Amino acid sequence: MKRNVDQYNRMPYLGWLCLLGLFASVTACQETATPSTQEEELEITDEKLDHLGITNRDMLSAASKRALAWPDLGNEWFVEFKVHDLKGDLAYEEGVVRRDPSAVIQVDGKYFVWYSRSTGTTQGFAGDIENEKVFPWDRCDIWYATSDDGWTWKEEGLAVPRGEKGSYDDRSVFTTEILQHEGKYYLTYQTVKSPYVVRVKNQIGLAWADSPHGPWTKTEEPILSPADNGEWEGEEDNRFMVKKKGDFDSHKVHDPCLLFYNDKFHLYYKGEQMGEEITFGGRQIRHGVAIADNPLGPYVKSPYNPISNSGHEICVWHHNGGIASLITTDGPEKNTIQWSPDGINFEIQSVIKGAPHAIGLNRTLDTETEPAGALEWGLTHQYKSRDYQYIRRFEGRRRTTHTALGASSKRN
Ligand code: AAL
Repeated sequence: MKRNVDQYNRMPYLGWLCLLGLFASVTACQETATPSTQEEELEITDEKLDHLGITNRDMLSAASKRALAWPDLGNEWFVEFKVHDLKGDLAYEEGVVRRDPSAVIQVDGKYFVWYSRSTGTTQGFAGDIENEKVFPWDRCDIWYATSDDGWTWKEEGLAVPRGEKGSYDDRSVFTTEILQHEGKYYLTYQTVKSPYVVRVKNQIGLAWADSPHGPWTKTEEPILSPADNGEWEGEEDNRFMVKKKGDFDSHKVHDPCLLFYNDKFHLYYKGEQMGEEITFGGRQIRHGVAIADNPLGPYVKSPYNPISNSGHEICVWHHNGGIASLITTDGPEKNTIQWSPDGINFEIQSVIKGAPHAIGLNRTLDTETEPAGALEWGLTHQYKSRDYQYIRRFEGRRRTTHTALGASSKRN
Protein backbone atom coordinates (compact mmCIF):
# COMPACT_ATOMS: atom_id res chain seq x y z
CA MET A 1 0.00 0.00 0.00
CA LYS A 2 1.37 3.43 -0.94
CA ARG A 3 1.10 6.35 1.44
CA ASN A 4 2.19 9.91 1.27
CA VAL A 5 4.56 10.30 4.20
CA ASP A 6 5.93 13.65 3.32
CA GLN A 7 3.71 16.35 4.68
CA TYR A 8 6.75 17.63 6.53
CA ASN A 9 10.22 18.60 5.46
CA ARG A 10 11.42 16.12 2.83
CA MET A 11 15.06 17.23 2.72
CA PRO A 12 16.39 15.32 5.76
CA TYR A 13 14.64 12.37 4.28
CA LEU A 14 16.40 12.62 0.99
CA GLY A 15 19.63 13.34 2.79
CA TRP A 16 19.45 10.11 4.74
CA LEU A 17 18.36 8.23 1.68
CA CYS A 18 21.45 9.47 -0.14
CA LEU A 19 23.59 8.85 2.94
CA LEU A 20 22.49 5.32 3.60
CA GLY A 21 21.56 4.07 0.15
CA LEU A 22 23.20 1.40 -1.90
CA PHE A 23 23.99 2.17 -5.49
CA ALA A 24 20.44 1.30 -6.46
CA SER A 25 19.08 3.51 -3.72
CA VAL A 26 21.23 6.38 -4.88
CA THR A 27 19.81 6.04 -8.35
CA ALA A 28 16.38 6.14 -6.77
CA CYS A 29 17.48 9.13 -4.70
CA GLN A 30 18.63 11.01 -7.76
CA GLU A 31 15.33 10.22 -9.39
CA THR A 32 13.28 11.38 -6.42
CA ALA A 33 15.49 14.42 -5.86
CA THR A 34 13.84 16.13 -8.82
CA PRO A 35 10.17 15.21 -8.47
CA SER A 36 7.60 16.79 -10.70
CA THR A 37 5.44 17.60 -7.66
CA GLN A 38 6.26 18.37 -4.03
CA GLU A 39 4.80 15.02 -3.03
CA GLU A 40 6.88 11.91 -2.52
CA GLU A 41 5.51 8.42 -2.51
CA LEU A 42 7.12 5.78 -0.34
CA GLU A 43 6.02 2.21 -0.35
CA ILE A 44 4.87 1.25 3.14
CA THR A 45 3.87 -2.37 3.40
CA ASP A 46 2.41 -4.01 6.52
CA GLU A 47 5.47 -6.25 6.53
CA LYS A 48 7.81 -3.26 6.55
CA LEU A 49 5.87 -1.58 9.37
CA ASP A 50 6.04 -4.81 11.38
CA HIS A 51 9.77 -5.17 10.72
CA LEU A 52 10.41 -1.59 11.86
CA GLY A 53 8.05 -1.81 14.85
CA ILE A 54 5.91 1.09 13.65
CA THR A 55 2.35 0.69 14.94
CA ASN A 56 0.48 3.61 13.46
CA ARG A 57 1.07 4.41 9.81
CA ASP A 58 -0.78 7.71 10.17
CA MET A 59 1.36 8.97 13.03
CA LEU A 60 4.94 8.75 11.82
CA SER A 61 7.66 10.36 13.89
CA ALA A 62 10.65 11.88 12.14
CA ALA A 63 12.64 8.77 13.18
CA SER A 64 10.02 6.45 11.71
CA LYS A 65 10.07 8.37 8.45
CA ARG A 66 13.84 8.07 8.25
CA ALA A 67 13.63 4.35 9.01
CA LEU A 68 11.10 3.87 6.24
CA ALA A 69 13.52 5.52 3.82
CA TRP A 70 16.44 3.28 4.78
CA PRO A 71 17.78 1.08 2.01
CA ASP A 72 17.06 -2.61 2.32
CA LEU A 73 20.38 -3.77 3.78
CA GLY A 74 21.20 -7.22 5.17
CA ASN A 75 23.55 -7.66 8.09
CA GLU A 76 26.39 -9.28 6.11
CA TRP A 77 28.67 -6.32 6.92
CA PHE A 78 27.83 -5.99 10.62
CA VAL A 79 31.05 -6.88 12.41
CA GLU A 80 32.24 -6.79 16.03
CA PHE A 81 35.86 -6.80 17.16
CA LYS A 82 38.09 -8.19 19.88
CA VAL A 83 41.69 -7.13 20.46
CA HIS A 84 44.54 -9.27 21.86
CA ASP A 85 48.16 -8.80 22.95
CA LEU A 86 50.93 -9.99 20.67
CA LYS A 87 53.99 -11.94 21.79
CA GLY A 88 57.68 -11.56 21.10
CA ASP A 89 59.16 -8.23 20.02
CA LEU A 90 55.79 -6.60 19.35
CA ALA A 91 54.59 -7.07 22.93
CA TYR A 92 54.37 -3.75 24.78
CA GLU A 93 57.78 -2.26 25.53
CA GLU A 94 58.13 0.74 27.87
CA GLY A 95 59.95 3.63 26.22
CA VAL A 96 59.23 2.52 22.64
CA VAL A 97 56.45 3.72 20.33
CA ARG A 98 55.28 1.14 17.80
CA ARG A 99 52.16 2.23 15.98
CA ASP A 100 50.19 2.46 12.74
CA PRO A 101 50.91 -1.06 11.45
CA SER A 102 50.78 -1.64 7.70
CA ALA A 103 48.78 -4.43 6.13
CA VAL A 104 50.09 -7.92 6.87
CA ILE A 105 51.43 -9.79 3.86
CA GLN A 106 52.89 -13.28 3.60
CA VAL A 107 56.10 -14.10 1.73
CA ASP A 108 57.59 -17.61 1.68
CA GLY A 109 55.32 -18.68 4.54
CA LYS A 110 56.20 -15.74 6.83
CA TYR A 111 53.96 -12.84 7.77
CA PHE A 112 55.48 -9.36 7.41
CA VAL A 113 54.38 -6.04 8.91
CA TRP A 114 55.87 -2.52 8.77
CA TYR A 115 55.16 0.22 11.33
CA SER A 116 56.18 3.60 12.77
CA ARG A 117 58.82 3.32 15.48
CA SER A 118 60.26 5.98 17.77
CA THR A 119 61.53 6.19 21.32
CA GLY A 120 61.01 8.57 24.20
CA THR A 121 58.28 10.78 25.53
CA THR A 122 56.25 13.44 23.77
CA GLN A 123 56.54 17.08 24.86
CA GLY A 124 54.13 18.69 22.36
CA PHE A 125 54.33 22.06 20.66
CA ALA A 126 55.02 24.06 23.83
CA GLY A 127 58.34 22.24 24.27
CA ASP A 128 61.69 22.55 22.52
CA ILE A 129 60.52 21.68 19.00
CA GLU A 130 64.07 21.50 17.61
CA ASN A 131 65.15 18.77 20.04
CA GLU A 132 62.05 17.10 21.45
CA LYS A 133 59.03 15.22 20.09
CA VAL A 134 55.80 17.03 19.26
CA PHE A 135 53.79 13.82 18.76
CA PRO A 136 54.44 10.11 19.40
CA TRP A 137 54.74 9.80 15.58
CA ASP A 138 57.40 12.49 15.45
CA ARG A 139 61.05 11.41 14.89
CA CYS A 140 59.88 8.00 13.66
CA ASP A 141 61.47 5.63 11.19
CA ILE A 142 59.76 2.70 9.51
CA TRP A 143 60.69 -0.68 10.96
CA TYR A 144 59.44 -4.16 10.18
CA ALA A 145 58.78 -7.48 11.87
CA THR A 146 58.03 -11.05 10.79
CA SER A 147 56.02 -13.92 12.26
CA ASP A 148 55.22 -17.55 11.54
CA ASP A 149 51.77 -17.54 13.13
CA GLY A 150 50.67 -13.88 13.36
CA TRP A 151 50.95 -13.95 17.18
CA THR A 152 54.67 -14.06 17.98
CA TRP A 153 56.69 -11.45 16.11
CA LYS A 154 60.40 -10.87 15.58
CA GLU A 155 61.48 -7.28 15.00
CA GLU A 156 63.78 -7.46 11.98
CA GLY A 157 65.01 -3.85 12.11
CA LEU A 158 64.93 -0.64 10.14
CA ALA A 159 63.29 -0.59 6.70
CA VAL A 160 63.02 3.10 5.72
CA PRO A 161 64.85 5.78 7.73
CA ARG A 162 64.21 9.51 7.87
CA GLY A 163 66.01 11.48 5.16
CA GLU A 164 69.16 13.55 5.49
CA LYS A 165 68.91 17.02 7.00
CA GLY A 166 67.25 19.37 4.54
CA SER A 167 65.32 16.66 2.67
CA TYR A 168 61.51 16.55 2.53
CA ASP A 169 61.41 13.65 5.02
CA ASP A 170 64.16 14.70 7.44
CA ARG A 171 61.93 14.94 10.51
CA SER A 172 59.72 11.84 10.47
CA VAL A 173 58.62 8.96 8.23
CA PHE A 174 55.57 7.15 9.59
CA THR A 175 52.14 5.56 9.14
CA THR A 176 53.10 3.23 6.36
CA GLU A 177 51.27 0.78 4.12
CA ILE A 178 52.58 -2.01 1.91
CA LEU A 179 51.59 -3.11 -1.59
CA GLN A 180 52.97 -6.33 -3.02
CA HIS A 181 52.67 -6.18 -6.80
CA GLU A 182 54.27 -8.28 -9.54
CA GLY A 183 57.24 -9.35 -7.43
CA LYS A 184 57.97 -5.87 -6.08
CA TYR A 185 57.13 -4.21 -2.77
CA TYR A 186 55.94 -0.62 -2.34
CA LEU A 187 55.83 1.19 0.98
CA THR A 188 53.86 4.43 1.08
CA TYR A 189 54.13 6.60 4.19
CA GLN A 190 53.74 10.07 5.66
CA THR A 191 56.67 12.49 5.66
CA VAL A 192 57.42 15.64 7.64
CA LYS A 193 60.26 18.10 7.07
CA SER A 194 61.78 19.99 9.99
CA PRO A 195 60.81 22.04 11.87
CA TYR A 196 57.69 20.16 13.00
CA VAL A 197 55.51 23.19 13.71
CA VAL A 198 51.72 23.16 14.00
CA ARG A 199 51.30 24.53 10.47
CA VAL A 200 53.80 22.13 8.89
CA LYS A 201 52.46 20.46 5.75
CA ASN A 202 52.56 16.66 5.69
CA GLN A 203 53.32 14.83 2.45
CA ILE A 204 53.35 11.23 1.24
CA GLY A 205 56.52 9.37 0.29
CA LEU A 206 57.14 6.02 -1.40
CA ALA A 207 59.97 3.51 -1.29
CA TRP A 208 60.19 0.30 -3.31
CA ALA A 209 62.21 -2.91 -3.10
CA ASP A 210 62.62 -6.29 -4.77
CA SER A 211 62.44 -8.11 -1.44
CA PRO A 212 60.38 -7.47 1.71
CA HIS A 213 63.73 -7.32 3.52
CA GLY A 214 64.80 -4.39 1.31
CA PRO A 215 66.97 -2.56 0.46
CA TRP A 216 64.39 0.20 -0.11
CA THR A 217 64.77 2.92 -2.73
CA LYS A 218 62.93 6.17 -2.09
CA THR A 219 61.43 8.28 -4.86
CA GLU A 220 63.30 11.59 -5.09
CA GLU A 221 60.23 13.66 -4.33
CA PRO A 222 57.06 12.98 -2.33
CA ILE A 223 54.38 11.31 -4.44
CA LEU A 224 51.54 13.41 -2.99
CA SER A 225 51.24 16.84 -1.36
CA PRO A 226 48.44 18.86 0.20
CA ALA A 227 46.32 21.13 -2.02
CA ASP A 228 47.83 24.61 -2.14
CA ASN A 229 44.63 26.65 -2.22
CA GLY A 230 44.23 27.42 1.50
CA GLU A 231 45.49 30.63 3.06
CA TRP A 232 46.69 31.12 6.62
CA GLU A 233 45.60 34.18 8.58
CA GLY A 234 48.55 35.94 10.25
CA GLU A 235 51.92 34.56 11.27
CA GLU A 236 50.99 32.76 14.50
CA ASP A 237 51.67 29.01 14.33
CA ASN A 238 47.95 28.19 14.60
CA ARG A 239 46.14 25.81 12.26
CA PHE A 240 42.65 27.17 12.97
CA MET A 241 43.36 30.73 11.81
CA VAL A 242 42.74 30.88 8.09
CA LYS A 243 41.62 33.38 5.48
CA LYS A 244 40.55 30.47 3.29
CA LYS A 245 40.39 26.80 4.18
CA GLY A 246 40.99 25.39 0.70
CA ASP A 247 40.43 21.79 -0.37
CA PHE A 248 39.71 19.00 2.13
CA ASP A 249 43.45 18.14 2.04
CA SER A 250 44.92 21.66 2.08
CA HIS A 251 46.97 21.02 5.23
CA LYS A 252 47.93 17.36 5.39
CA VAL A 253 47.81 14.23 3.29
CA HIS A 254 47.93 11.25 5.65
CA ASP A 255 47.50 7.48 5.99
CA PRO A 256 48.34 6.49 2.41
CA CYS A 257 47.23 3.06 1.26
CA LEU A 258 48.10 1.86 -2.22
CA LEU A 259 45.87 -0.65 -4.02
CA PHE A 260 46.20 -1.98 -7.55
CA TYR A 261 42.68 -1.76 -8.93
CA ASN A 262 41.26 -1.64 -12.45
CA ASP A 263 44.79 -1.73 -13.89
CA LYS A 264 45.77 1.45 -12.07
CA PHE A 265 47.47 2.31 -8.78
CA HIS A 266 44.94 3.81 -6.40
CA LEU A 267 46.45 5.78 -3.54
CA TYR A 268 43.78 6.20 -0.88
CA TYR A 269 44.56 8.82 1.73
CA LYS A 270 43.17 10.94 4.54
CA GLY A 271 43.05 14.70 4.16
CA GLU A 272 43.25 17.35 6.86
CA GLN A 273 42.06 20.82 5.97
CA MET A 274 43.54 24.13 7.06
CA GLY A 275 41.19 25.69 9.61
CA GLU A 276 39.64 22.31 10.50
CA GLU A 277 36.39 22.58 12.46
CA ILE A 278 34.45 20.40 14.86
CA THR A 279 31.06 19.71 13.30
CA PHE A 280 28.02 17.72 14.46
CA GLY A 281 30.00 14.58 13.58
CA GLY A 282 33.28 15.69 15.20
CA ARG A 283 36.51 16.55 13.38
CA GLN A 284 36.41 17.44 9.71
CA ILE A 285 38.36 14.50 8.35
CA ARG A 286 37.78 13.17 4.85
CA HIS A 287 39.31 10.66 2.47
CA GLY A 288 40.51 11.08 -1.09
CA VAL A 289 42.11 8.98 -3.79
CA ALA A 290 44.88 9.76 -6.27
CA ILE A 291 45.43 7.51 -9.28
CA ALA A 292 48.52 6.63 -11.34
CA ASP A 293 49.45 4.31 -14.21
CA ASN A 294 52.84 3.65 -12.65
CA PRO A 295 53.39 2.77 -8.97
CA LEU A 296 56.01 5.51 -8.64
CA GLY A 297 53.57 8.10 -9.99
CA PRO A 298 52.67 10.69 -11.06
CA TYR A 299 49.54 10.46 -8.90
CA VAL A 300 46.57 12.57 -9.96
CA LYS A 301 43.95 13.41 -7.35
CA SER A 302 40.46 12.30 -8.35
CA PRO A 303 38.18 15.19 -9.32
CA TYR A 304 35.53 13.41 -7.21
CA ASN A 305 37.51 13.94 -3.99
CA PRO A 306 36.62 13.83 -1.18
CA ILE A 307 35.27 10.31 -1.61
CA SER A 308 34.38 9.97 2.07
CA ASN A 309 33.07 12.79 4.27
CA SER A 310 34.12 10.96 7.46
CA GLY A 311 36.72 8.56 8.82
CA HIS A 312 40.29 8.54 10.03
CA GLU A 313 43.00 6.04 9.17
CA ILE A 314 42.51 4.48 5.74
CA CYS A 315 41.40 0.84 5.75
CA VAL A 316 40.39 -0.31 2.26
CA TRP A 317 40.17 -3.70 0.57
CA HIS A 318 39.06 -5.38 -2.63
CA HIS A 319 35.56 -6.80 -2.53
CA ASN A 320 33.17 -8.05 -5.20
CA GLY A 321 34.89 -6.18 -8.00
CA GLY A 322 34.83 -2.92 -6.04
CA ILE A 323 36.52 -1.40 -2.99
CA ALA A 324 35.31 -1.61 0.62
CA SER A 325 36.28 0.92 3.27
CA LEU A 326 36.10 0.98 7.06
CA ILE A 327 35.24 4.49 8.26
CA THR A 328 36.14 5.18 11.90
CA THR A 329 36.59 7.92 14.52
CA ASP A 330 35.54 11.20 12.88
CA GLY A 331 32.63 12.67 10.94
CA PRO A 332 28.90 12.00 10.68
CA GLU A 333 29.44 8.62 8.98
CA LYS A 334 32.00 7.29 11.46
CA ASN A 335 31.71 3.64 12.47
CA THR A 336 30.36 2.49 9.14
CA ILE A 337 31.59 0.03 6.57
CA GLN A 338 31.13 1.27 3.04
CA TRP A 339 31.51 -0.23 -0.39
CA SER A 340 31.88 1.23 -3.86
CA PRO A 341 31.51 -0.55 -7.19
CA ASP A 342 34.21 1.70 -8.70
CA GLY A 343 36.61 2.72 -5.90
CA ILE A 344 35.10 6.22 -5.81
CA ASN A 345 31.37 6.17 -5.04
CA PHE A 346 31.03 4.61 -1.60
CA GLU A 347 27.73 3.74 0.09
CA ILE A 348 27.15 2.64 3.68
CA GLN A 349 26.67 -1.12 4.11
CA SER A 350 26.58 -1.29 7.92
CA VAL A 351 26.75 0.90 10.99
CA ILE A 352 28.98 -0.76 13.58
CA LYS A 353 29.65 -0.19 17.28
CA GLY A 354 33.22 0.86 16.71
CA ALA A 355 36.45 -0.58 15.39
CA PRO A 356 40.11 -0.90 16.37
CA HIS A 357 42.23 2.08 15.33
CA ALA A 358 44.77 2.25 12.53
CA ILE A 359 43.96 -1.23 11.25
CA GLY A 360 46.56 -3.08 9.22
CA LEU A 361 44.51 -5.57 7.22
CA ASN A 362 45.59 -9.12 6.61
CA ARG A 363 46.03 -9.21 2.84
CA THR A 364 46.28 -13.01 2.81
CA LEU A 365 42.55 -13.40 3.60
CA ASP A 366 39.81 -13.89 1.01
CA THR A 367 38.27 -10.45 0.83
CA GLU A 368 36.62 -10.65 -2.58
CA THR A 369 33.75 -12.97 -1.72
CA GLU A 370 32.90 -12.54 1.98
CA PRO A 371 31.89 -8.94 2.85
CA ALA A 372 33.49 -9.12 6.28
CA GLY A 373 36.23 -11.57 5.25
CA ALA A 374 38.91 -8.88 5.29
CA LEU A 375 38.26 -8.19 8.97
CA GLU A 376 38.77 -11.74 10.27
CA TRP A 377 42.09 -10.80 11.82
CA GLY A 378 44.85 -8.25 11.41
CA LEU A 379 46.83 -5.73 13.41
CA THR A 380 45.96 -2.48 15.16
CA HIS A 381 47.60 -0.15 17.65
CA GLN A 382 46.54 0.87 21.09
CA TYR A 383 47.51 3.71 23.43
CA LYS A 384 49.15 2.42 26.61
CA SER A 385 49.72 6.05 27.56
CA ARG A 386 49.92 9.43 25.83
CA ASP A 387 53.58 8.69 25.13
CA TYR A 388 53.59 5.04 24.16
CA GLN A 389 51.52 2.96 21.77
CA TYR A 390 51.94 -0.69 20.89
CA ILE A 391 50.77 -3.06 18.20
CA ARG A 392 48.07 -5.60 18.94
CA ARG A 393 46.03 -8.14 17.02
CA PHE A 394 42.33 -7.70 16.28
CA GLU A 395 39.76 -10.28 15.36
CA GLY A 396 36.49 -9.35 13.69
CA ARG A 397 33.38 -11.49 13.52
CA ARG A 398 30.09 -11.05 11.77
CA ARG A 399 27.32 -10.81 14.37
CA THR A 400 23.89 -12.24 13.53
CA THR A 401 22.11 -12.86 16.85
CA HIS A 402 21.71 -11.41 20.33
CA THR A 403 20.78 -14.16 22.76
CA ALA A 404 20.63 -14.55 26.52
CA LEU A 405 22.74 -17.23 28.20
CA GLY A 406 21.23 -20.63 27.45
CA ALA A 407 18.46 -19.25 25.23
CA SER A 408 17.90 -20.44 21.68
CA SER A 409 18.92 -18.24 18.77
CA LYS A 410 16.70 -20.13 16.33
CA ARG A 411 14.41 -18.05 14.10
CA ASN A 412 11.50 -19.10 11.97
C1 AAL B 1 47.13 8.60 13.01
C2 AAL B 1 47.12 8.84 11.51
C3 AAL B 1 48.36 9.60 11.11
C4 AAL B 1 48.46 10.87 11.88
C5 AAL B 1 48.79 10.33 13.21
C6 AAL B 1 49.84 9.33 12.88
O1 AAL B 1 45.93 8.22 13.53
O2 AAL B 1 45.97 9.48 11.09
O3 AAL B 1 49.46 8.86 11.58
O4 AAL B 1 49.51 11.67 11.40
O5 AAL B 1 47.61 9.74 13.74
